[in-house]
Amino acid sequence: MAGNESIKTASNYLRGTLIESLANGITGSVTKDDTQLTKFHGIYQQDDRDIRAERRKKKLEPAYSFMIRVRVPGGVSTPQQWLEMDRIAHEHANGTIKLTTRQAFQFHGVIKSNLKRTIREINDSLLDTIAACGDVNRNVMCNPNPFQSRVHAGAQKLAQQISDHLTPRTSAYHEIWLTDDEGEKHKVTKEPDVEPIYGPTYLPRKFKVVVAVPPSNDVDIFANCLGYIAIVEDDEIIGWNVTVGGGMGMTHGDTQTFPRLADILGFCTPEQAVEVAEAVVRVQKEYGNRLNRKNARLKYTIENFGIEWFRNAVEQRIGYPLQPARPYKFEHNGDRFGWSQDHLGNWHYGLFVENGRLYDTEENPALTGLREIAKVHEGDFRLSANQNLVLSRIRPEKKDEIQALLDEYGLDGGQHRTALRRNSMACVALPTCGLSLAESERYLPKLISDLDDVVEEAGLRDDDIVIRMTGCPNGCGRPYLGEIGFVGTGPNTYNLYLGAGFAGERLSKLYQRDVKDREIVSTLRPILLDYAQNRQAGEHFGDFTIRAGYVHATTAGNNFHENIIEREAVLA
Ligand code: SRM
Ligand code: SF4
Repeated sequence: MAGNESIKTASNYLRGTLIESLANGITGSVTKDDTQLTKFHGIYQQDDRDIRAERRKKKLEPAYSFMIRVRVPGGVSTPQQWLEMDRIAHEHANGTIKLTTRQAFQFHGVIKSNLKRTIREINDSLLDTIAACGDVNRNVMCNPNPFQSRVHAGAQKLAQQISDHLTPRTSAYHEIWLTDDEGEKHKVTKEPDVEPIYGPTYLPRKFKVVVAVPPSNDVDIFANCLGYIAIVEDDEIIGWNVTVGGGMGMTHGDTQTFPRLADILGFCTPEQAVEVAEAVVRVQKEYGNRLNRKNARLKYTIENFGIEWFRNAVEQRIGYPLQPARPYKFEHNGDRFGWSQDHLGNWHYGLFVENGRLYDTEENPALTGLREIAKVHEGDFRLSANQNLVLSRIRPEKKDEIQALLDEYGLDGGQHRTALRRNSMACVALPTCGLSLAESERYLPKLISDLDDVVEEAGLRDDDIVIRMTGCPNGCGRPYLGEIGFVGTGPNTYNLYLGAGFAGERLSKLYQRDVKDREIVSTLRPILLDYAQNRQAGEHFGDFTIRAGYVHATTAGNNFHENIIEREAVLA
């Protein structure tokens, strides 16, 4: 049994010794086992890696603080919730808000003594953090774009239903974070917890669900454990194609681990969708690998047992066969920026947020601007899965007022930037992420400024090319679905991947190992120029790099590590 399995088993439904850990004023950390349990409550212990060595020299403990992830099913939050997130970021965290690649809010830099108050205030705003992390179902995603089709409300509803259905039932969350000291004492005598779906050891590993409405695949459905593709007839959702077994994470040098795109399992009706989700979770709970966390995700269960076996296992649990999948077509996995109008006449504004990080500077007071907008906005703030934001459901008579505020605070859809930047995404990485091997969020903007010169030279300013970077191979920015993907291998060093599909339907392939940051522009320049000169009409960059022979196509996760054309890194 993996270490985490023992910790879960002994935790009494995720309690562990968290109450004692929080009360311990001698250290800014919680115990080692509790660091695993806080994840189920949406909290990660971290330390500032920029000053780790310096503190070690001074014999000080690391500068511990906590990251808190706030679940936002489908990414939909209200202006009041936005104002609360903004206040919490300033009062208890580091003054920034991170919009994540799964449509959640993240706060960084919350110290232990502020944790409980922060979680309580998040819950007061009717958002929560339970199951934002941990071996359970995470934030359920949904296309955030109601302008995209009339059926969007039905998709959002399913995302919410699945999120509610798969939320852990343990009262530990309430007990630890939301009750006063009196309540905590009283809790001990209450009824024992029951987890009707998960049981006491929860899932073998994290689990991710998504709902998508074609033609937009802006949620990267195939990177998720379980997905639902809306099948629409006469403006009505008649059912869902169910996808299973996607995931990005892998480990450098370990070919037993690999990113994998989900398979289509079949079609279900709207009434069946939630029970199908439960059945998929139950099969993974029983058959997922609990001995090796590196092979524990649903993608490996399906890879090992086969999709036919998996379909049978799900059908046995739901008690009826799934129907054959219906035709569908995705066209892109990027966001739409600027103004769009929906069928009701309401307006939506897609706002570009570079790498999802929002903060105020003198030249660019982004959070202040959004605060002023939240004070007058009557619709939603929708977080996109590409770390951007949609100001949604703006009545026509309000549009000018919102536009004036966007202008005043320099907020926009990135129209004056290159399409390369608008299609960029980077994970957090340094200094907070304990797993990062290289910079990502702090470096990609600069790299794109350098690449912009090439893009301008090649006449590709307005060409959508999806570029993504992560600080390690875990894949939080879904780099293997970027037409250009960088994955950190060490300080200032990245593996470069090419050849992913523009609609998120094909994984990329390793083009060059261990490229130093200073070599990246010279490595990509000839390929971008070649693309500009020799592409076919409508051909996307990822497709071109395969046709032109830069990389072979990856046709399935299990051949991601094969057919690599080895190239030596060009030393500058
Ligand atoms: Fe992630 C672990 C950040 C989306 C795959 N991820 C982490 C941790 C918590 C590091 C850790 O375990 O100590 C990172 C915290 C960094 C920090 O300082 O904030 C982290 N992941 C993120 C976020 C914030 C990246 C971002 O810049 O937006 C995303 C938060 C999503 C959310 O709101 O729930 C985030 N992570 C993803 C995605 C993308 C997605 O879900 O669409 C993936 C790839 C898809 C997948 O799950 O396969 C992803 N994160 C991982 C993995 C690798 C899992 C695996 O199967 O191997 C880890 C490491 C792990 O679980 O052991 C990880
Ligand atoms: Fe951290 Fe790696 Fe995820 Fe980036 S991809 S946030 S470096 S775990």
